Amino acid sequence: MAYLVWLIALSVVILPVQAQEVLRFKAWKDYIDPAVLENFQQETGIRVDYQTFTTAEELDQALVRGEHIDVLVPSHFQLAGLIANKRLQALDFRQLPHYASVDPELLAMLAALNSANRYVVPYLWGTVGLAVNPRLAEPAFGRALPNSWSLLFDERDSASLEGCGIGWLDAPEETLSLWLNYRGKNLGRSSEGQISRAGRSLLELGRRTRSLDNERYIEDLSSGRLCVAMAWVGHALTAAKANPSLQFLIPQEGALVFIDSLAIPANAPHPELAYRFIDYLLQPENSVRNSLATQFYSPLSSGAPELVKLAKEQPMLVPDQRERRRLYFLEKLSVEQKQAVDRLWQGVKQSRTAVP
Ligand code: N2P
Repeated sequence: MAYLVWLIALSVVILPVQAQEVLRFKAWKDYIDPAVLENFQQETGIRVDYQTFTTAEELDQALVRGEHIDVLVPSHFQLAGLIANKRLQALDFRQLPHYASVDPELLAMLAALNSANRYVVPYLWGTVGLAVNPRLAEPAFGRALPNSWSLLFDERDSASLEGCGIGWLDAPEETLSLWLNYRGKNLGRSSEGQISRAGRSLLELGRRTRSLDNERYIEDLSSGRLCVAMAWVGHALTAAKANPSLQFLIPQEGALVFIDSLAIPANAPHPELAYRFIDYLLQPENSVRNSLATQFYSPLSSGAPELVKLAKEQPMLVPDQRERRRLYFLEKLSVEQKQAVDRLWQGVKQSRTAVP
């Protein structure tokens, strides 16, 4: 009897420690409000192991290595491949009561990508536009700056800005798409041959960049080391908070939209924890907090009271219909197109570092 009492007492001491469950969350760097993460842990007792990446490629590689992840955040253009390779679980939406608050327009965009809406839930979305510092760029340019991708993609324009610092993202699909769109073409409809030919002029332009990265450029924009850069909206707005002379532009040729989503890998060790976490992130107040912390857009439907309030307080964080019409959705690529893009991108990176 004494033994039994002792055993029970012992288990009371030990069990809570053993019961601490760990959820592995793999997402873009700085892609959640730390307070949201903390609150989830407090409320559920589930510890979140937040692992980060800064390029889409890094996530692909982690999956190829077979890393065990419970919730991951791919970009929409990665989804067709992930689904075809059976790397994601189809979601059971009954376990996501807050799914109802997600914007149907975003869901329709995902549905058009191999029915990706059955596998993912939008998490944050945004645009790829131009971050410009006119105080530095205008004197270098010698006249008013056009609201155009020509600043990066035209021979003459980029030559005049080279000295004050041009930045590109290390994002092959997005850069190629914008570059072809600027030239009146469409990446999704380009053959491998067309992609590699287009790449030749891209190599030249790429050599003029002072930065080709997805992280340090935020600081480089606010410190003035860059005067114009291709930028993800949240990064540009974050940099502009530190340096108010920075502007984020949607160029006249249009800008690109991406949707980053929450997904549960097929080999996730803890799908039940994953559902709890995903639903927590979908709660409107948490979604708004994540939008405020990252400066990317919340996927709530436009009618959601939390989003209406956010639009009043922070209009930059809620693009209206008129702005949304100037955006285009990054095309999905076939395996062959993706390979051509990746080859080209290796070339761009190599030619930047090669001694001229
Ligand atoms: C990094 C966010 C980058 C999103 N914080 C690009 N899809």
